[in-house]
Parts: sequence; structure tokens; C-alpha cells
Amino acid sequence: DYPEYLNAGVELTDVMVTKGFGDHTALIGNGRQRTYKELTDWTNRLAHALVQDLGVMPGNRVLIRSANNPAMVACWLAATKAGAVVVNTMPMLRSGELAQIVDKAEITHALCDTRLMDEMASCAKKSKYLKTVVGFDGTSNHDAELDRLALQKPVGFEAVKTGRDDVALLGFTSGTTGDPKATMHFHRDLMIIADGYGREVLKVTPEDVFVGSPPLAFTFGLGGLAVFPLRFGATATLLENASPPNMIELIETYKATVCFTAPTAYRVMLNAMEDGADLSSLRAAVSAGETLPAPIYDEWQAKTGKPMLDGIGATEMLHIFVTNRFEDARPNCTGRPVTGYEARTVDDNMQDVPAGDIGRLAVRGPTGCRYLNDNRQKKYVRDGWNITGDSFVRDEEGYFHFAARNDDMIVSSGYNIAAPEVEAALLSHAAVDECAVVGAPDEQRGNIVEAHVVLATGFAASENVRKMLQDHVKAMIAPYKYPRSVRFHSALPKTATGKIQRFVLRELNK
Ligand code: 3SK
Repeated sequence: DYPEYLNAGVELTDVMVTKGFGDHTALIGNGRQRTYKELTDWTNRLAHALVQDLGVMPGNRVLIRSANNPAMVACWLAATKAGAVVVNTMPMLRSGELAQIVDKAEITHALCDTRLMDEMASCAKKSKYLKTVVGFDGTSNHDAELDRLALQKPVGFEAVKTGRDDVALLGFTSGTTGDPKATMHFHRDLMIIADGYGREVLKVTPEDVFVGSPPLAFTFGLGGLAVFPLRFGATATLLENASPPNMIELIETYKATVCFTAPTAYRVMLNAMEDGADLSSLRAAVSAGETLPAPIYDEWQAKTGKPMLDGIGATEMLHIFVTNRFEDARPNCTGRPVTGYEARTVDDNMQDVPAGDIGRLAVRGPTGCRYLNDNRQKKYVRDGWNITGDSFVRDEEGYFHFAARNDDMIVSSGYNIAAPEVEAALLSHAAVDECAVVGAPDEQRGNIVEAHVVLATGFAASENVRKMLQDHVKAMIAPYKYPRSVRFHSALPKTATGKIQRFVLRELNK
């Protein structure tokens, strides 16, 4: 029931001022705080500059390149107000990766933090689409071309009257396979994730202060660190380098109440609590992007008295669609669908598998899944259901339990072994800080279970430690699942969004 004409940029700024939040702090970052009124004026001036000086027209695809900071949020909102279709990108992308996005999305304009201009400029030089690249000052000192243009403009801007089903955003999947897909999201989708997950599950209020690590370029971050806070008059804190110590500092300084990050960061925070870090202001700890190991869930509950909210989302669906809730969160459980979404576990023929069996997770809901110009649509969307890359078990009560990424099932001597189960067993040993389990080719068994382990401080790689971990797994779960191969690393390869790149580990055996 959203109005026929809806502009998400306006909803998250001007409308919030009209609702009385003008003097409330909207964004904190790079040493500055902005109220909703200041953010509204800032985005309106920027929108004028985009339209008048850069010639942005409704429907143009505008790329934004930045780390998480208030200026990036302002550019995103301004381009949205101008009716553009925005593609937010991560700062670490190189010109070749930017070129893939520019070509796929037919980007005409790029707004780039001046500190990240080199790769953008070299991408633009070779592009047949991208004609306008303009710098903005990510440090919020208004000391770049786009800022100077904006400063000359009035604070009132008549936003483009976009339809609620006009495309506002293209989300690129992280592209670990090297062939990224873009998913289209409408103006109304941005409202739906806030009014669904944000309102129903997180119960956001204007008193909330958000903190977190996912990049705004990843829709997990855009929702958690911009859309949810701004929709409800709350405050978002933004970190260009969201290491756990930096997040802890923000939580302590601003008494943050809601945190969005991945399990590995929560593990570091739990350790920091032992050394006196005060995270008592947090009322919601949202974990997604990776499976949440039960020991982290349990320790968080024990130390804070509150459950962690594990959830699964997808760029395809814009945000989280199955989640635990405060009222009935459980360890080793991802919960139930967010209102408005339906989830099933299916076999290869789209038939429901019985409760208790592993099946492929399929989801249907109002925010997806629509790929841009991609014939993989028919592979990943069947009968209106998006087939995710994950296998889950649905229990009798309708709760979903993660089993494995579809490529994380290891078939060894005819046994189906879910790699995350072995990972959970390893993680329950004090010697293991992080681990990833993959299948390694083996002549006799087809595959063997191979564990890649980062040891905790105080433990060193040795034959004894290897044997100790193997025995530990044999004692925890069916012995045939133990890792016949254990390899030690100082760090595991990860994507920009913090997901362990298991394919890189698999490559080690090729
Ligand atoms: O689970 C994820 O990877 C995800 C992706 C996009 C948006 C939200 C989430 C949690």
C-alpha cells in the first residue's frame, strides 16, 4: 500500500524533516554529525548539481565509489532524488572490476570519493558508456568538484516523481565467480525492507544508534546502516574502516544500540569484552553473511543476556528474508520468514522436501528477484521462486536451519557431509580461531574432508595439534566426518563483504 509515486530519497530525508525529525542526528561519520535537516539540504543541493551541472536524467545509471561515510550516503540519496538508478560500489574494486559493472549497468555518470579517483579514471578512459566522472569529498569537508557545485545551489529541490515500481538501485552480487549479476530494486523495495525487517524484527525507534561493518555497496550494509535508521528517524554511525576495535569505540562513544556485522567480528567483540569493552548499550546484534556458529550465539547470550539475531538475506531479495526474532531466537537456527516473504526447502524438481530433510532454500517475496539483462534469471528464478545458493532444513515448526552452501556439501566415500557441521565442531575447540572446511579430491574416496584452520593465540601448528583437532571432531560428530586433512593458515581468504572464499581454498588442491 505505497503511493503510486514514491521517491525513496525523499522518503528518507525531506519526509523525515516534515515528520519532525529535523533537529535529530541522522548521520555520524568522519568526525562530524548531521541532523536530518542538514542531510536533507545537503542532498538537495547535490541533486541540483547532478541535474544542472552533470546532466543526470531520470533512469541514468549512476555509479558511486566510496568507503562508508556520510558523503556516500548523501550522494546515494541525491542521485535517487534525481531519478537515477544507483550502483553503489566498494572502494577496493580495481578498474577491471569497475569496468565489468560499468558495462553491465551501462553507467553514464560516476561520483567518486577523490581519494579513490585513479582506478575510476582509468576505467572511464576505456568505457563507451561512462562519460562523466566527478569527485566528491568523502571526508565531508566539501573540498571537491561536486561539493563546490552543490554549495552554489539552493536547499530546495523538486525530486523526480518516480513511480513506486521504478528501478532505484542495482545491487551487484559479490562476484566470487568472476561473473557478477546485477539485481534490480524499486523505490518501494527500499521502504519494504525497512517496514518489514526494520519495523517488525528490529523494532527500530528514533532513539536507536546503528553501527556496523558491511559496506554500503552491499545491500546488507545499505539496509542496516542507511535505510533502516533513516526510515525511523534514528542515527547511523559510519566507519570507513570498520574493524572490530573501531566498531567497539563507536559503540562505547555513542552508546550504539543496533549492530550489523558478521560472526567473526562478534567473536572479536566477545574477546574484547573480557578486556573491559563495554557493549552493554547494544540491544540488537544482527549477524548475517556467514553461518553463525552456536558457540558465538551462546557466548553472546551468556555475556549480554540478549540473543543474537541470525538472518539470511540476498542481494537478489535486497535484504534479510528469514530471521531469528528477539522473542524466539534459537542457536543453530536462522528462524522464520520475515512477514511478506515465503520460504521453502525444495529438491531439484522444485518439489518440497519433507520437514527434517535437507533441501535447497527457495524464497519468494515483494523485493525480488529480478536480474538485469541476464539469462541466468531462468536458472535462479523458477515459478517465481528465487533458488538461493544455500541448503537448509525446515523443521516441523517452520523454522529454518542452515545446512550448507550448495557447493559446501562434500561427498566422501558415498557419505554426504555438510562442511558447516564440521566447521562448527572445530570451532568448539579452544585452539581454533577461524576455520573453513572444503572437499579435497582423493583417488580412493572421491573427496576427503579438508579443514583450513587459523589457530587461536597460544597454539602453534604441529602434528599433535592436528591430531588433537581430528580427535575432537570425531568425538563431537559422526567420526566419518572428521577432517582427514588439516591445513593451518595465518588468515583465511575473504571477499570484500567478509565471506570466506572457500573456492580459493579448493583451488589449493588443483
Ligand atoms: O546474507 C546475505 O549475504 C545478505 C545479502 C544481502 C542482503 C542482506 C544479507 C544478509
